[in-house]
This record gives sequence, structure tokens and C-alpha cells, in this order.
Amino acid sequence: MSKRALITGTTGQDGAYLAKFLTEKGYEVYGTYRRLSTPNFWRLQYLNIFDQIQLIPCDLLDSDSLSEALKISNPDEIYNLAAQSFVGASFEQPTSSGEITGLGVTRLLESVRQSCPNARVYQASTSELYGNNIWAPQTEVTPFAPSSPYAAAKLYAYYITEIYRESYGLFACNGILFNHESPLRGLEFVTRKITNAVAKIKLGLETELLLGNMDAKRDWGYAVDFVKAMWLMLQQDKPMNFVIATNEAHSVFEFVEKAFSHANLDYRDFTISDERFFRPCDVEHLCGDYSKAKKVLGWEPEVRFDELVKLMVDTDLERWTRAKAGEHFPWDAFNYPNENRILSRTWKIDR
Ligand code: NAP
Ligand code: G4F
Repeated sequence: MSKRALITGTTGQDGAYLAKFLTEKGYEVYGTYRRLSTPNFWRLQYLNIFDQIQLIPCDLLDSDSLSEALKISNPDEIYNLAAQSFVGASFEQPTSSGEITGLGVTRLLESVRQSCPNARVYQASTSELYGNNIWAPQTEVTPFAPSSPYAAAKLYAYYITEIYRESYGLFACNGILFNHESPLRGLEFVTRKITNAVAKIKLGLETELLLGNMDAKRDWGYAVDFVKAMWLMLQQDKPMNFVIATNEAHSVFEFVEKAFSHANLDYRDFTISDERFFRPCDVEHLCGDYSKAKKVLGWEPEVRFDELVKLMVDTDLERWTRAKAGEHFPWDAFNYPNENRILSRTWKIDR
């Protein structure tokens, strides 16, 4: 009999790739989605798996909907990927970020404890937990020092996952994943913001790219590699936490330079620093040591930084070229407003 997996946040980047991965492994895949005024299934459609996923409406703010999702899917494995996942937005919406990304995990774990305690749970933890601590590269035992409302919520989620594992014997793992990107990445995240802008500039549809802190360094991997690690964690004899990373750190500036140069453009002609995109507090340097994952899971990243940048630029160029030619396909960028038009909170405090 095939195994059953429940993915929360299946409409997001990782949710879509994981749904594809598990479907190909023969799982019966159930995916939760939020009721929105405009449907948001483009990633599942883009990957051609929309018809193979059983969809369940569910919100991490709503315990009843979580219980119902567990009842309907009766899962062997649960992947909790749903979150308010954008660090920038967590400064603008700190309370709801805490409710969804932090307390939402307790709602889920409590429902699991009550209705399917034998199901295995993956919790999407993050390298943001390390914040601006002084140790690098970061491992599973590096101290945490969260620097945003998002990271504080994920810290709570990390510990509540440990508490449910220790207190009730749930098979629950924290995957401490460093940044992972892809052509399915949301447009507000810096990598996709850059590659989408490069493609538009190359095709004469845009003239500039406004960015914040370009000195920040991140350990950027490929989402397709990373979802495989999530699955591997739930196949072990006992639940453990793992760092998933590439052990390479690159600055936003390096990403910009490489992305423009791949399209035969000079970033200096188009890139502008804009204070609106600086955060009240930013994480400056993340670099993960994935030795434990390599040893225990046999996992290693396949796609590295240079290849990732090229893959994302090429895909966005191809999409804008097709769109310019009048083709319609599942995609997010077409109606997305230029970020210049988005009025966000100003962070300066008048004393
Ligand atoms: P993403 O693309 O932003 O997807 C987030 C998903 O969560 C979406 O499906 C979203 O639904 C759903 N969601 C948001 N609020 C919800 C709510 N109240 N109830 C139910 N679902 C809700 O994020 P991602 O990049 O795939 O990341 C997946 C997870 O890994 C997140 O928990 C993220 O914090 C964590 N993580 C990501 C990275 C990374 O680099 N990508 C690294 C470490 C950890 P809608 O489509 O309706 O918005
Ligand atoms: O792409 P970002 O928004 O990703 P960030 O903040 O690292 O968070 C992502 O990775 C985490 C794992 O470490 C996940 F937990 C989280 O869910 C998310 O997936 O920003 C990366 C860096 C930051 O230092 C930011 O300040 O890029 C800098 N940056 C500079 N200009 C910008 C911009 N970020 C964005 N989004 N937009 C800019 O214009």
C-alpha cells in the first residue's frame, strides 16, 4: 500500500517541489491550501502535478481545519512547510507572523498528538535562527540568536517541536534549512527579485533594480536538492535535527553581479540602493555546515551557486520571452507590481 503524506503550504516553493518528489516516489500526496480570493496554484500547475495532489483547505490559524486535514489525509508523514516565510514582512506584520509561523506549529502538533501520534512530522526550521551570532559555519549545536520577528517565531516553533518529541514521543524533526532558491521562488525574495529584473531589463521591459543591503551573505542552495533532505529525515530510525546547506556563503552583491553578467549586462548601469529595502535589523552572514546530513542521511547538495544563478536567470528570461510573444502559462510575475509602487512602513524612530 502506498504511503500517505500531508504537506502544509503546498502552494509555496518547497511545497510544490516536495509534492512532485513524493508523487514520483509513489506517495499519495495531500496538500493544504488557504482560501484566497484569487486561486494560487500556479506552482503545482507549472510542475504538472496539480491533478495528482489531493487538496485540503486549511489554515495554521485555525485548529479545527488542521484536525480536519489530519482526519481526511490520515498521514504517515506530515511536512509542515506553511508559514509567513518572508523576513521583511515579519517586521511589518509581527503579530500575525508569530501567530502563523510560531503558534501555528503548536496547533498542528497538538492535533497530531491527539489524532495521529504515530505520524512522522517534519518542521521547516531555518538558518535565520542563528541570526547574527559570531560562529560560522553554523551546525546543529551552534547557539541561536534570532534577529527578526520571523526568526523569533521560528525559534518558538523549533523548541515546541523538540518539546512534543521529548514529552509525547512524537517522531518530529527540525530541518534547519539554509536559503534555497529556484525559478519557483516568490518574487519578493532577493534572488528571484534580481533574476526577474535582469530578464525584464534584458528584454527592454524594465530599466532599474532597487535593492537594500547588498553586503549580506547567504548560503544559497537549490530547493529541489533541499526537499529531498526533508524526506530523508523522516526515513531514519529516530527523529533528529539536521542542518541542510551548501557550506558556501555569497553576498547579495555577488548574486547581482553574476546574474547581470550572465545576461551580458553590467549591473552598475541598472542597480540602485534604496533605503526602503533595508531591514530594521538584518542577518549579515549565514553559512551552514551540513556534515551531519552527509554522514547520517547521505545527503549532499548537487546544484551550487553559479549554476543556481544561471538556472534562475535563464528561466526568467525564457518566461518573459514567451509572455512577450503572447503565450499564457502558469506564472507569477506577469501581474506582480514593480516594488517601487509598494508603500511600506518606514523604520526610522523619531525620538
Ligand atoms: P513560501 O513559498 O513562502 O510558502 C509558504 C507556504 O505557506 C505557502 O503555501 C503559503 O500559502 C502557506 N501559508 C502561509 N500562511 C499560511 C497560513 N496561515 N495557513 C496555512 N498556510 C499558510 O515558502 P518556502 O520558501 O516554500 O518555504 C517553506 C517553509 O520553509 C516555510 O516554513 C519557510 O519559513 C521555511 N524555510 C524556507 C527557506 C527557504 O530558503 N526557502 C529556508 C528555511 C526555512 P499561500 O500560497 O496561500 O500564501
Ligand atoms: O531573500 P531574502 O528576503 O531572504 P532571507 O531574509 O535570508 O530569508 C529567507 O531565507 C531564510 C533562511 O535563512 C528563510 F528562513 C526565510 O523563510 C526566507 O526564505 O533576503 C536575503 C538577503 C537579506 O539580507 C536582505 O536584507 O538579501 C537582502 N536584501 C537586499 N536587498 C534584500 C533586498 N532582500 C529582499 N527580499 N529584497 C531586497 O530588495
